[in-house]
Amino acid sequence: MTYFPNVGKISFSGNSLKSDLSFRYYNPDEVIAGKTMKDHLRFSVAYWHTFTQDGSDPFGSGTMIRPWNHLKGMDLAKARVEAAFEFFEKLGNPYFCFHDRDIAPEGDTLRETNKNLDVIVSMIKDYMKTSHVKLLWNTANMFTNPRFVHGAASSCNADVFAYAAAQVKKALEIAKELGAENYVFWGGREGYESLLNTDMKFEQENMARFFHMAIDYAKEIGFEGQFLIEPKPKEPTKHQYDFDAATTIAFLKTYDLDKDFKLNLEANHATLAGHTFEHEIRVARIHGLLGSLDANQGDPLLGWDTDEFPTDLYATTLTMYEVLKNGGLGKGGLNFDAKPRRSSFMPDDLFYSHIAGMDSYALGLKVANRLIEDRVFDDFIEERYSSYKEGIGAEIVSDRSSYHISINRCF
Ligand code: XUL
Ligand code: CO
Repeated sequence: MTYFPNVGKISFSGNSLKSDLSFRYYNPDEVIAGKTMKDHLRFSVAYWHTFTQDGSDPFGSGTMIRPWNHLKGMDLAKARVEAAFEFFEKLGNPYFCFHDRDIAPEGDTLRETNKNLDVIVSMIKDYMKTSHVKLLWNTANMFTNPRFVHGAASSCNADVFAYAAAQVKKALEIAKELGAENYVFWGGREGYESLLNTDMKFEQENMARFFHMAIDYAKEIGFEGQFLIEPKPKEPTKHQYDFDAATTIAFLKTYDLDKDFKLNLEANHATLAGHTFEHEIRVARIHGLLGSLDANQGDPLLGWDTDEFPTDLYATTLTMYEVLKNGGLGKGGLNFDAKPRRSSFMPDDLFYSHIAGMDSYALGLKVANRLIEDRVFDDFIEERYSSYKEGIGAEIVSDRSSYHISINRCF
């Protein structure tokens, strides 16, 4: 059975562009600044957008034509795994990511849900043995089920906190089982609708307790992946506690979590927070907390998370500039948290859109590397602050002992 019969292995054809289904810029083996493009970019396919979403929006039902649409329950979940690994083999992405609820349906009880997960996880594990694809990260969906109406770790209901903890416990076991390089928390409903009914401090303390429990459990089972928090300012909550990089870093430092967590930053979340993607990455980078990236883009004219494939070359260039300045993403990668538009409903559109995103980032990497090699920004930034290299400037930035001298000379 093949799910994508019209598509063969996608390869690099450069400017000769033999077919639309090939890469113009992404050449996985090409070496840039001492590393292959594949290792710089560490592309990942998001299971939820690629194999699970149906194209529905708040005003209309699903549009996506998929070869697995006629299936239900566990049969559907199994078909999606088969399709996913065919897709990965053809696209050549080195990583993928998923939420627990993307890969297997919920049962009537947590035990049944976990049994469903076990079946699919062992199927994924088998596929991974013969595939080049690795798990960049997994996460627990603690926002879809109605039980999370008031949040998960920040819920006003202790039973919900406990349920969410059980869900993360299982998700960490899956991360360990599949060798995930990271584990992500995105707190879509960890926020508030009204301050008038909310104990903000208590809710944030509970989130911190929850994260510490996860760290302890990871140690107990020997999971060594990097923990990541993914900031987003709003949607679905009107205010999400992990608003942006700076807010999340303050939270991590306040609750003694900054040694165990880094940030997974998403372009469309940055713009929703009123920042550029490169701003968010810079903030994380200067704090040594840049973990991974959800590579997508928003629509500047819309106020919600459209999760488009990244095609803005200025943005991909400045993103890769920050990544190169960071010395790479470590265990992180570039995960396409992005979906084809509702009107691009054919299965092959999944390939076209990933190719567009991969090529945009490959070109961004090349241009960013040139900007660094040619010291386009470095030289003038150095020049701009040169008054701190000598005289009063050098005294101001030197150690505390000369601080008083400087103060006296300033005033
Ligand atoms: C939602 C979002 C999530 C996270 C994982 O806006 O970005 O898909 O990436 O839960
Ligand atoms: Co995301």
